[in-house]
Amino acid sequence: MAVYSVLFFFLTFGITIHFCVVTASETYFCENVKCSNLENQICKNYSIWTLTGIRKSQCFLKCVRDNEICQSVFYNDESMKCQGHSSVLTSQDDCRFEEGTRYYYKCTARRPQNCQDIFCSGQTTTAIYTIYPDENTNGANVRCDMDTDGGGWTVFQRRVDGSIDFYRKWDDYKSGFGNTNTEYWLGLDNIHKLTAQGNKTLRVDLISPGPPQRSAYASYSSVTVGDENSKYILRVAGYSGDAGDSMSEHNNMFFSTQDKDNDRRNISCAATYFGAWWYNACHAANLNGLYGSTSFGRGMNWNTLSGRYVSMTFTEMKLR
Ligand SMILES: [Ca+2]
Repeated sequence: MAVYSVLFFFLTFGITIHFCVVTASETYFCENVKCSNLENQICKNYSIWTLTGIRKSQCFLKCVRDNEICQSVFYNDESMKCQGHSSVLTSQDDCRFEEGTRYYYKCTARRPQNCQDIFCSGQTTTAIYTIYPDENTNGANVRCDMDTDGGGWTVFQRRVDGSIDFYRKWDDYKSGFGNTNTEYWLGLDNIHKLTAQGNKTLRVDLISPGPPQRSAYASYSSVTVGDENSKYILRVAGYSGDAGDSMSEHNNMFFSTQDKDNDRRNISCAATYFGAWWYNACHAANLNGLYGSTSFGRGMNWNTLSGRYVSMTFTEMKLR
């Protein structure tokens, strides 16, 4: 009974992830892997081979090289037991509990597109990693937040200490700038490519200075940023969180910088408020504004949390 309860939990709340195996010359990623789904279960039917005492990467490679025959593997971290299956199992009927076992689908070769890929490759420490947002992109270094709400977040905007100047022009916002270890903007072209991968959630983590200092977040279950021809138009929906919804005012807006006014007001919002954003007329959020500024609208404001005279001391904007 307990086993089925656990199984029901994983079947119900399992999330889709990718898994990779890295050897000297190859990187493999699983497609449509169920992360956590069937975790701690091992399925006996459809087993085509069992090996013990091999590493996880060897287990995966054997399955990959079996091509059509091997459709999924189980790997038990503790006993180092690897089991190949001729089917992707979805029914609990074939499964029983076994400590330390993990379940994955078949792998195909490709590079990590985002931090979710990297998380599911087993690299679960928050750090700087290289991602490849699309097939034609050179690698981009990003900070991967592997701790917040399950991890796997690709951070595209980060401000922590005011060390980087964010009052910059279009080309900088297009290509990105800053230092991934401290403060940076990934760049609109890569942000566009990340959201073009499909089904992305936007999360904004904030610290308002107070007193009392307060951490808050806003999450949007749907987000896309268009390409440069669209002026990087933002589409965002599905708010949840405790910071309040300050992004919906920017839904369907174009990106504007001090040298490109695409906003909906007769002044330049970017030049007036010393930022770069999907300005409307003008803003409820200005997270690329001046670090620490308490002038109206010029700081890193999140209006629904603390108005337009308070500048956040910490921001991270991230996609998963
Ligand atoms: Ca304007």
